Amino acid sequence: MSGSRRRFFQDAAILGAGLFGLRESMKAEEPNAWPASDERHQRGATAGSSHHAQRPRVEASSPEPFVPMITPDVGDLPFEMEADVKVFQLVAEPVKKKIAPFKTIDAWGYSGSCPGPTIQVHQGERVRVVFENRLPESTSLHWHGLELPIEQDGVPFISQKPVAPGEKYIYEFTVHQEGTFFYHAHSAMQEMMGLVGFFIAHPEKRYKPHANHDYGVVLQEWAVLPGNSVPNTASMEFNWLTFNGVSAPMTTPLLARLGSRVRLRFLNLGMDHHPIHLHGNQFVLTGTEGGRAPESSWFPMNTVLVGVAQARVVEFEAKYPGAWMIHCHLPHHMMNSMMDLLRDRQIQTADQTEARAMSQMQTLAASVPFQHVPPSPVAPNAESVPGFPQDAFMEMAMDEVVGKPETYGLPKNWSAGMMGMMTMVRVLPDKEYDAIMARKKAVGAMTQDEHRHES
Ligand SMILES: [Cu+2]
Repeated sequence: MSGSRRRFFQDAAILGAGLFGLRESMKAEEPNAWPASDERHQRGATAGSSHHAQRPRVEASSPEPFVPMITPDVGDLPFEMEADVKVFQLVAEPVKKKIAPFKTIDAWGYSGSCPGPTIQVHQGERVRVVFENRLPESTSLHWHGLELPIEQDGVPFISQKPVAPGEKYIYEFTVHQEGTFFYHAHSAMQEMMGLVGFFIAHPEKRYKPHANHDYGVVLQEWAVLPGNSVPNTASMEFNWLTFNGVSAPMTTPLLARLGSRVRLRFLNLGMDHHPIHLHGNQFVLTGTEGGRAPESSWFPMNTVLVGVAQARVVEFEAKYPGAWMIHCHLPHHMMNSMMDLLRDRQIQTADQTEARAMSQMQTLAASVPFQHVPPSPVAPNAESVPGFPQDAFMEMAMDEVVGKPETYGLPKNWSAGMMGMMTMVRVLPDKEYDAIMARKKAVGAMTQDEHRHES
């Protein structure tokens, strides 16, 4: 794959900015991309979650024992209280998932989302999940890390009968733990289709020190061959790497107010382990999929290995203003496959003057839904240097296409530096933080207005 990808970029070298143009039709389509996820945040907020976390100062003075976790690009599963029981409705179903502006895959997910929406509860709460299977095959729900009666464990044939297509199944249990857990199908190939989501149990007594921001990130990988939309779950080689179901630069930056304490929770349910690195700051590992770790065990680090089936929780003081990258450090996880731009074709020639290559590249230029940025400069003798090109020509900025309030104020062409499993923490002074929050609010109001017009 990397060979053909390299050839692709070699060929891309011959293309100037003129060949790549932002297609108006795509431009018109794009605004739907982020209001949809923002709307899910709104619903989460209705369910008593994300609102407070966006205003840490207000939250800090409130008696609430926890800051709700925000799962950017995913959102929360709403709930209703029935007496003392927190009741969730969760549906397993096929989901069309846009993982990049030009790439939509046929994943499986929960309640219209892949990864599934985050479930947030409090330690000690009674939880009921009314689960419905709208998949074409049987499934079940496993509660990863939770200590539950065996009949709630969600393993087909062992602790329950598989939930058949069209059937409902009710899980009900009391959560006596606190920490970062998850739910997933207990069938390996189904997991690889995207059937996973966060299950957060907030502590009865707030953690010390108290975090002002709390963000969750689900790490996933996909093998989607050119011209295909269905992930190949039998593959061991992955060409699409996502945070919360999207590849950078489509990932929504995490916002933090300068001087606040930030908690980041990572969950991995793929085939690879991911070393997640944060730039410019040191963090401490404060918890795993087993719950909170004692403070005496914390030590400074800036890269945390998130193994398969693990959760890792880190915290840091946001002391330094800036857009600080967070990314998997495996080199091939810092890329997106570009083959799909060619649909079922891969450019196989490295000859930059060959007529067939030229025509393929022109087809590509006409089909890409983003503005291509002229490659950064290369040396005049580049062609004579063995190994060239490596990263030259890989920059493909699409600032406009992936723009949203959280990206406001980033330097021009910022998106050219982001690919694969990558996002950023934007540590912002009060004025800038509040300005982006105001934009988020305006967009939320706009989205609601659009929905009113539609209905
Ligand atoms: Cu990785």
